[in-house]
This record gives sequence, C-alpha cells and structure tokens, in this order.
Amino acid sequence: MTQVAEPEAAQRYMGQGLLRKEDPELLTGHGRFIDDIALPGMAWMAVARSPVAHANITSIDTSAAKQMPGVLAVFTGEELASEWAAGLPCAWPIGSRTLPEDVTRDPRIPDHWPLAKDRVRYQGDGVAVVVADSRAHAKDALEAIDVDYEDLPVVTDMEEALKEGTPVIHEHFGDNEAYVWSLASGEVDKVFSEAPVVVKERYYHPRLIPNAIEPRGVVVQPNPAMGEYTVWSATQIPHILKLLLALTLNIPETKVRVIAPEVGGGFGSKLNVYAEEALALALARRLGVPVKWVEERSEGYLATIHGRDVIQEMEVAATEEGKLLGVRVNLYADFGAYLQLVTPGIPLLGGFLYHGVYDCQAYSFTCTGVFTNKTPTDAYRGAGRPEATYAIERIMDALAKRVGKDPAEVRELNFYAPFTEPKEVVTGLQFDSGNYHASLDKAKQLVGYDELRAEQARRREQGNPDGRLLGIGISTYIEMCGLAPSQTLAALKYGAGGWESATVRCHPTGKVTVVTGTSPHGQGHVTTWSQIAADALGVSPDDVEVLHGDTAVSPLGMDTYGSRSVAVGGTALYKAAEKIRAKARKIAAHELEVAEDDLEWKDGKFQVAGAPDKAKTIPEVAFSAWTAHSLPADVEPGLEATAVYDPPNFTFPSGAHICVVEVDADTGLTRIRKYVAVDDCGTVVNPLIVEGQVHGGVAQGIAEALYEEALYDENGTLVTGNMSTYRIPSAAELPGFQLDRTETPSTTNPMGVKGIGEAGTIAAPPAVLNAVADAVSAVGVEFIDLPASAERVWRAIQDARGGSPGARTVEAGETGASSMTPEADGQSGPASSEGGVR
Ligand code: MCN
Repeated sequence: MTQVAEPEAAQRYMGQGLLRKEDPELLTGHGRFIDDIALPGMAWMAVARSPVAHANITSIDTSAAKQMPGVLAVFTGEELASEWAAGLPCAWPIGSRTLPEDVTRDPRIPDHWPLAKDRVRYQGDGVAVVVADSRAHAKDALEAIDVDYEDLPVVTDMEEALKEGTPVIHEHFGDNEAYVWSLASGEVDKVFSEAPVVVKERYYHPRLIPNAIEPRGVVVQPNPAMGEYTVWSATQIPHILKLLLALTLNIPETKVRVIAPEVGGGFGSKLNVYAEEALALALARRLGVPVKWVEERSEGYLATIHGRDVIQEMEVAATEEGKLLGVRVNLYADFGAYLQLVTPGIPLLGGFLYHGVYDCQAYSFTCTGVFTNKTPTDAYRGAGRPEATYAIERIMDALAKRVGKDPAEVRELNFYAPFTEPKEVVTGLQFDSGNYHASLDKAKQLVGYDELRAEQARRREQGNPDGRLLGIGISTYIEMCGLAPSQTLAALKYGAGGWESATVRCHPTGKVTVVTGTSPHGQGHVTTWSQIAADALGVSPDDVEVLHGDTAVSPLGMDTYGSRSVAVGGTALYKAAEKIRAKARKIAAHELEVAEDDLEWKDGKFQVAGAPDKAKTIPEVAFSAWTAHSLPADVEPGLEATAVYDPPNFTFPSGAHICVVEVDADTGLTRIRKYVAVDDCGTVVNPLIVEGQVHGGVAQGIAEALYEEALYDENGTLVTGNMSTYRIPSAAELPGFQLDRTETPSTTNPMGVKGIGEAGTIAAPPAVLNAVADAVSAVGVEFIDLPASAERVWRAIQDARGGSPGARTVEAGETGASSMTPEADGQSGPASSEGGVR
C-alpha cells in the first residue's frame, strides 16, 4: 500500500476495504429517489413523442386532450417557445485544429428546443406536453393529441448521411456533417509509406442504450411568490444543471436550487441537460404548481442519450518484428439528430489515445461527426476511450498475427518502459506514471497464460474434437480521467472547468462534516471521502458525515463523470484537511505552550516532539476553536476550511485484462471460462469499492462485447426498443472475475490516486473480442466484430467453412447496423442457445 504523500500524516483507513456507509439506507429501502418524492398539489407531466423519425409537423390538435379527465394543461412546442432564452445546451463545441491540410471544420450546433416546433428529427422527439393530476391521467391524455406528420426521407446510416444528395437533417447546414476534427504528430505519411508492415482494419462500435436501474426523473417545486425553484433530478450533475437550466429559462441562477437525491446509476446517461428537466421547470413556472415526470423504460430507450456508434478505420505501421511505428485513425461518429451536452467532445476523449500504451513516433486521428435521424449520442461509460481501446487492442492482435508472434509478446515489445515521472507521448499528452509490463505479467501469471496457450495448441492439434474452440484475448488498456487543468479544457473548448471543491467542518463534539462538489450515484463517495478525511484528521470514518448533491448545501462543484471524483474531488478534500491541520497546529501549539515547529503530526494528533504524552487531537482543537476562550491573537474562531483544487494534469489509469473463452463451433455461443483483470488506479482508497467498480465495469464491457446493440430499421424506428429486444446480460451470463491490482501512484495529485470508475468498461470489449477472434481463427474465421453474438459468430464460422444455406457473411469492417433486426440477429436459430439472455 502506497503511503499518503503528506509525510507526517498517519494512515489508518486509506487502503482498507471498509463496507459502504451508504448501504444500510439503500438496502433497507430508506433511500429517497425521485419517484419517492410527492409534494402537495403536485401535477404529473407526460411528453407526446414522435412515432416517426423525420417529418414536418403540419398540425397538432390538443383540444381533445385538454378535455380529458384530470388534465390541467397541454402545450405544443410553439406554445412554449417564449419560455426559452436558449435551446438545450451543447457545452462542448470543441476547438478547431487544422492538421493536416485543412481538414478541420468547426462544429455546427443545431437549435435544439425542448419540444420540436415544426419538424421532428428522430423517433421520440417531443412534440407536446401534458400536465395532469396523476401520472395515469397525463398518459391517457397523450393518446388524445392529434399530430399530422408529413414524412421526410430518413437517414440512419452515417456513411449514407455523408453522401451527396442524401436528405439533409438540418437544412441550413447544407449537409449532414457536424464537424471534422483532426490531430496529427510526427511524419505520418512517410512512416506509413516506408514501413515494412502496415495493418489496416475497420471496426464498427455499435450504438448502445444505457440502462441505469433507476430511469430518469425530475420534480420541480416553484415558489411563485419569490420566483424560486427547487429542482430534484436524477442527475449526475446538479451544479452544471442548475447553471444551464437558469440560462435556458432565463431565471437568476440564485433562484434555482438543484438536488440530486439518491440516484440509481447513470453511466454517463445522466450527465446531461434534458428536455424534460427544462420542460418541468417551465411548466412549474407557468402553472405555479409542482410538476413531476418519471421516464418509462421504453420511453427512455428513445429519449435518453445513446452511446458509441462509431466506425473506426484503424491502421498501424510497424517493423517486421512488430515494433509499432505509427498509428492512423479515421473515425466516423454518429451523433444522431442533435448535439447534446458534450456530444462533440466524446470522440476526442479517445482521440488522444489510439496508440494505447505503446510507444510510437507518428500519429494521426481524424473524426467526422455526422447527423442522422436517430436519438442523440453522448457520454456513455468510458466515453471515447472504449472505442480507442477497442481499436488499438484489436489491431495489436492483428499485428501479432501478421508478424507471427504471440499477442502478449508484441505488446511487451511496444510498451513504454516503466516510468514514475510524467512522460510525454506522441499525442502531446503527459502520461502521469505507468508500469504496463507489471500489470500484464501479473495478469498472465494469474490466468496461467503459458499453460492456456499449450492447452490451446494441444486441442487444435487434436482438431478440437469436442467442438469447443478455446480463445485467449488480451487487452492492455490505458485511459485518461480527471480532465484538467481548466486551461487545458479551455483549449479544447470544453464549457466548464476541471476543478473540484471540498469543505471540511470540524464540530466541537469531534464530528466532522465534509461538503463535496462531487455527486455520487453509486460510486460510494460517502465511504471513501470519510476514509480520506479520517486519515487526514485523526478521527474515525464513522465520525465523518459527507454532504453532496444539493446546490444549496454544496454550492461549488463540478459533479461526477469521467472518473474524476477521487482524483479531483478527493484531492480537494485532502487539501481542505491540510488547511484544517495548519490552523489546528497553531491552536494546539498555543494551548500546549510550544512553538508550532515543536509539534509533529503523528498517529492522528499533534504531539510535542520528544514528549508524546503532551498532545492535542483535532476534536480537542475543534472544541477550543468553538469556545474561542483562548485562541492565538491572529486566529479566528471555528475550524472550517474550503479548498478548490484544479489539478495540473489528467490521471492515466491502466491495466491488463485477459479473457478466456470457449466458443461452441456448432452454435456460435461464447462461454467465458475465465476473466482476469489487473488494474492500476494508483493509490487505492478503498479496495472493496474499487473491486466493485471493476466488477460493474467489466460486466458492462462484456455486455457490449457479446450482446448489446441498438438497431434501427430503414424508417428510423428503433427495433430494439425494450428490454426483450435489447439484450442485456444478467448475472447468469457472467463468470466470476478474478481481480488484482498493481499500484503505480499518480504524479498528478498528492495522494497518488487515479480513477477506476470506467476502467472495466474500457478494457473488457477488446479482451473478449480478441478471445472470440482467437477461438474462431482455428476454423478459418478471419474477422469478427462487435457484438460477437452467437448468431454473428455462427454465421462467420459457416462462412469460413464454405457457406451454408442462408448464411450471411460477416466481413471485416461490416458496420452491421441499420439493416439488422433483432429477429435476424440473435433472437432465433443459433442464438436461442443463449438461454437466459433477456
Ligand atoms: N476509488 C478508490 N481508489 C482509487 C480510485 C477510486 O477508492 N484509486 C473509489 C473512489 O473513491 C470512488 C470510486 O472508487 O468511491 C469511483 O471513483 P472514480 O474512479 O473517481 O470515479 P467517479 O466517482 O468520478 O465516478 C464516475 C465513474 C463513471 S465516469 C461512470 S460512467 C460510472 C462509474 O463511475 N457510473 C457508475 N461507476 C458507476 N458506478 C455505479 N454504481 N453507477 C454508475 O452510474
């Protein structure tokens, strides 16, 4: 366990797997979520949504709906137009970079109103809103709204969308290109033209639908006399939401309070400012009553952002030995119909990392963002980094195959040597610290890599008599989190800062309150923040209360996303505690009648050097600071401090995941036999919570690898619009994971911590796909892409074996998206053997 950087701090709780303080309330049903909120006189909101993907609205008749029982009001987009000072915000308009040859075009940000006014652009676009005395009455009234649509041609395929002559979704832009953004370093063309080995592959990363257990929801309570509003929202970002709702609705920011109560998961999907949040606030203002909306699951599949949906043309140049020379990436990102809060920036989060943990001299990345008639995409766990990791980790296997080496060997050949000081890499980033050999060594050892390869060779020699194909897949990933410093974010045109705040309040009874600007929604900040505070102040974690998620209680915050919270918010807390100790030291010295320098902070208290029985604890000092009976002349009463921390750099967690699969050659069904994850998130605050984060992340990554894919038909109808058609694995489909860690402390912050919240989701998909590809290579399959569903694998095997009636070839680079229906992909035939998959 790495020691806290503060040399005199006693470390007692950091590194311990304390049980989560959050859990008793949640497990006994006492957690208060949005749907638990009921206010006197509260009305319910329901949104009428377009059933078609692209159409002009020629008329909306709400007269019958207004007559329905319990209905208070019905409004169309036109009727609410005066409520908005601005459309729904896109806060990351990304900066323009012009490398090479003028291939950059700044993003076009379309107007995005909470309700469409004259045209709908995706199935689920809101067209009208009902407010009624109950949820059932509001829903019933939706049925009575009569909308006439004049259908327009629909574009769901991002490559089609870019072709000349394709219908344009936002006509005034002239075409469907949202932007082109590029980044280059080194002599890319020269490296590629001279390299003895060039490997090129094309990957499609499917569109994913987030499935947090709690759907989205919002309640707004107006105080008409004061012009004030309290907004409860199932959000990850109460602070950002408050600011942006105030701007969108032209309400003074000081009159809006946002509370994120218990939030049942978000995975990026609640990192947004949604139409329903703006609508509920506008309606509460207009009608003067509290307004509540809670999303239904199938509604959420249309109205909550989707993730991923990118085509990646990935190329690497290398020597005959497999030493990487250059990486060239051409990416197409399907943004759907509008740009949500940070949509344009998501590909950039991967754009700097397509070389992974491998040293190379030339790099080029170009991303073209595309509008289509689909739900907007935005941040979904990993956000850009799973895409980059997938591409580089898949192609490292292809490179290994090409140069005739083991995938582990090629990786080891290309790893950066271990480093403990920041290292500048080809994209200009400064990796904070890393030891990639150590995590792969450990993972190989844990999984029994050499034995598995020997077993694989043996089984192949015998012709795999049981029909089960053994595959081993490696993913040695890196990611970046805790985006900072704020000046760097400015250069990328990110609309907010990268800092975080914490306030520590030491009460006279010895109890401590920590107020944090982070907004946990499952990550356990109450527990880990208590551990950090306890060590820094010499108290028990049980004596620490952590307050979060309410802009009136913690006014200064940048919220929780991008695995930033411990590296930025945890460090802010660490720094606030340092301020407390600095003040407490003065008081303790005064009371003990010694010089400050004579005191040492040891075992959680100030002790007089050489006379340890003369000591003061922080609780004792807090009491003295409260009575203020005998304070030094220059010291104010009270023991409270705030720190706002803007880190000097990102943190770069990394690790090695190895997946072992057996693919049934007759059905295409993949069974994960073993999954080993060795992650390096620097110093660990709470190993139990870190393991939980990896568990959840890996499960999500396996789901992405084997099951999940949002599919649209040619009319732009989401055909995987509910949980029976969009396949989410249950625990039954997942193996036990074997987890371990290496610890390479970050140089970015004094605790040495790096993030862990997204690591599993980033690492797992290529580990699984490399394993499946390795398995089916034994029967001649050259390429397999996401998701490796039983049917897709079965068809690839049939094709490699020379075809079978009705077999559909899966080719390298097939986008596989819009033409496939769930019936055609995994709900029948071979995939029926998937049994428990919902
Ligand atoms: N931690 C630790 N030691 C470390 C790193 C982290 O003990 N070296 C602890 C932290 O103190 C914190 C937890 O692990 O309690 C996660 O910390 P961090 O990596 O900083 O991530 P965030 O708290 O910022 O969470 C965001 C991240 C993201 S981006 C997504 S998406 C995600 C995730 O967390 N969504 C989640 N994990 C989730 N977990 C749940 N249950 N629900 C979600 O929606």
